[in-house]
Amino acid sequence: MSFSQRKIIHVDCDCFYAAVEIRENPRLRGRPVAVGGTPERRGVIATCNYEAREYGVHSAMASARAVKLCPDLEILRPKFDLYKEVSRELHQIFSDYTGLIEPLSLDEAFLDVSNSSRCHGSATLMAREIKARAKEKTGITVSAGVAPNKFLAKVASDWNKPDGLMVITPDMVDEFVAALPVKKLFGVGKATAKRMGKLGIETCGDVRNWSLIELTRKFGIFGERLYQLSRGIDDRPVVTNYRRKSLSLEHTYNEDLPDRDAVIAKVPLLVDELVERYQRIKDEYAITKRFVKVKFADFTQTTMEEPMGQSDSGPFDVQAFHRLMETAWERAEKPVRLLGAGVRLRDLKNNDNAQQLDLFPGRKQTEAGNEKWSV
Ligand code: DCP
Ligand code: MG
Repeated sequence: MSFSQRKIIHVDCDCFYAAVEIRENPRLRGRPVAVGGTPERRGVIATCNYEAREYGVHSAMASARAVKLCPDLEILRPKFDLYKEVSRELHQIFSDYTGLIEPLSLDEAFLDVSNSSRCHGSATLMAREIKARAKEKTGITVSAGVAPNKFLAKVASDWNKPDGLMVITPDMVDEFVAALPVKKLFGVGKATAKRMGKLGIETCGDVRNWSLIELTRKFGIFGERLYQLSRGIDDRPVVTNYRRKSLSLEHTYNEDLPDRDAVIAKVPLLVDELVERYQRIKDEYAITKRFVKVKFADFTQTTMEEPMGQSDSGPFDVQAFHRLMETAWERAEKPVRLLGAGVRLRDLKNNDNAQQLDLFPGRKQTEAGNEKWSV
């Protein structure tokens, strides 16, 4: 079967954590609700329901700011075990339609249903059924997108959120993509979108006026991807076996760490926790590099990484993490709100299909693409 004939469904739950919380506590229905850390502890919003979004509250916003925007906002502590349970229930439903499931996070997955005989082979009917069953079984609404590839299926699921269903058939692709704003493209973050805007590129149709060579000259390796995406081409397969590429954790401190000593003092604890987490997966992954992340009080941030050295006492050599953290901090020498530490992994069981599952809490929109996370 050629790639152009594939049928991909992208499923994404609506305001996932918040939806689960509201299901658990119906008194919250209709009120602005968020899940995240408290403002007093300098927490951030993981997500919020659509009522709260009306006030401008969104994921990754400082909770203190969210409360300013929406004084009635109820901020609940996350219950990850519960979200995992709901996620498992959803996957159970997905697996009735195909074995080719690629989870992106707890609430989001690609399904390749090209060879499924359910619903007479109609991906649209399958998506409709999945939505109905998900609602019935878990009590939450999901949005779904159906398209010939992953890129378009993901755009489609986002199109009519919440409780949306959007189908992009192969004959709609050309026209649909031509009008699609470039900022909807996987991998185009704010900075790239701005650069493109300066070049007069707003939509994928505009991208098509540029040759492959010109795009590569302007955007490097990503130019090629732009060339393809702007024509609705995305041959990435749905990958079932999701493997980690890194393991990391981070801490936001209640009060800023004022100086170098305060930063360094936090390193051993971070490394200890990292060791503990690695213990759980050490049979599956080897460590190749270590890295740190420093977010300053003004929200600028920097990361540094290095390969293991010969003289290190091991991958979790505290002195090595000290040095790395210090060097990162010296880039700005400002008070710090958050520190992170992590290791890059080599998959011992499966060297193919390795995909990033970043463990820093929070979703990062990077210029290289959307990375989702898990805890
Ligand atoms: N999440 C998080 N931190 C972020 C983004 C997301 O903790 N910066 C968590 C909370 C979300 C879940 O991941 O409920 C799924 O992320 P989505 O981006 O799919 O967001 P939602 O499902 O909450 O909302 P939407 O209806 O926009 O999909
Ligand atoms: Mg979602």
